[in-house]
Amino acid sequence: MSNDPKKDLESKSNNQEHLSRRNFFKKTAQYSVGAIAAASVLSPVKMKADDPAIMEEKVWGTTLGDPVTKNRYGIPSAYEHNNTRRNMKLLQSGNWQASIAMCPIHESEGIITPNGLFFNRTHGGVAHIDPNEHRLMIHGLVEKPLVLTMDQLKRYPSVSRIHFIECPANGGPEWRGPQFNSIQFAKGMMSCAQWTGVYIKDILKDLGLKPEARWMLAEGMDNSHMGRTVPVDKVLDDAMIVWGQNGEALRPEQGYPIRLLLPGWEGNLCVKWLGRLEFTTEPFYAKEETAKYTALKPSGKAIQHFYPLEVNSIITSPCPEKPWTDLKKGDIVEIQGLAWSGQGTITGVDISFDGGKNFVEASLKGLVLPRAWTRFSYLYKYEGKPLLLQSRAMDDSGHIQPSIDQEVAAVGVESVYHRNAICTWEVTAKGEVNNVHIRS
Ligand SMILES: Nc1nc2c(c(=O)[nH]1)N[C@H]1C(S)=C(S)[C@@H](COP(=O)(O)O)O[C@H]1N2
Ligand SMILES: [Mo]
Repeated sequence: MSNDPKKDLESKSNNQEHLSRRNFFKKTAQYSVGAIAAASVLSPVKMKADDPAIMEEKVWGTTLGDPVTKNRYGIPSAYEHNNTRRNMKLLQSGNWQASIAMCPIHESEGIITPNGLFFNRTHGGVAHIDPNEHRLMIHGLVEKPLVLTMDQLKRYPSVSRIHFIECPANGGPEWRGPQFNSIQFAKGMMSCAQWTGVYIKDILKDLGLKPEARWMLAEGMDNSHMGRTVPVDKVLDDAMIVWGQNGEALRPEQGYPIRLLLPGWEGNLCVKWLGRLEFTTEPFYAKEETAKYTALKPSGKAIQHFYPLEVNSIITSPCPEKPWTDLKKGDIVEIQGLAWSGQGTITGVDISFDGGKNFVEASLKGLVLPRAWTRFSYLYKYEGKPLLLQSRAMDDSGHIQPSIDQEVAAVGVESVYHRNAICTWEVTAKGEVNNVHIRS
């Protein structure tokens, strides 16, 4: 700094001039392209000094933008129009309303699904409940049965927890072989959010649970009046009634104003539009055939009580929707994916390039939380060769993701639910990505 403020200003504006885009080319022209690329994940790109995307002022830089209040509730950029939930006839049960909208998990960043993209499964369409007319009844084997307004419920001290919700039918159509050349349709029946609500065990401190209570029936107030029974052990462990989803009220699709959340357990048990909890000695499905899912084994016997979702993972980049067709030999590319387990916390993810013969260790990225999506990453030097890409996750309950052979040997191919076998992406020499099954 000199003593002359005018001179300081001049040299400051000179510095800014040096940093301008035009000058960038004058300055960088002397470096060889290879030298820049050596430390970069991009292969050498020849930049043209007359590239209009660099040199020209665009309309957004020369005209006044929207007023700040144009979207009182913000919406994504119009250029992100492809990032949507998707629905398909094959995955439709009954009618158009009672259906499944798959989450674009390949577009997901980090581990939180934006509320507008959260996967959605309903048996009777999305209900739009007036919270002022909604009540939660808690009764059965409790000392003090209770009916709560939403305001009264929210007076309980709240907690916020990040957990995934996955429909146990996620990947279910693919027990016998690949059905969709798409990650969104093959694995999009899940999402992950930060949920805010109250632990049911905290409410039960007030109400007094009777010792003979073994099960809790939860009933939704939507058209399907979906009912599910949950063992009391899970209720007293970490079951929550939630009203918050990623910092705002639950979306109608997720059960506004309240839903049951059973961290890590089958999504169908997380009853939305929750109106009633009843504590009983017997499970509800004794009366109702459809009130739970079972897994049919090759022996003809069915697994009746299996609620937590097993350790699982999927590579989200590359994937059929995000191929490697624009990579060049020698490019460094980040392989990314999501791992999750309803039985604990992810402890590691391995990646195979040869269909499961050899594995290398990926690194876990960002938050690693129990019963939450966990992002994994591996930096790979692209060679333009065909690959059979796999990811294999393990968790702190000691479980490791099985191969298809191992899973089929245990439960056969007649199942619809709980499919957690290792997935394979075939990467062709051109960098296209296909969903394939590897069997021995
Ligand atoms: N009341 C009610 N709760 C429900 C359902 C429903 O149709 N009605 N669908 C269940 C199923 S099968 C799943 S997988 C999850 C889906 O939750 P989401 O739509 O928030 O993703 O909600 C569950 N809770
Ligand atoms: Mo589901």
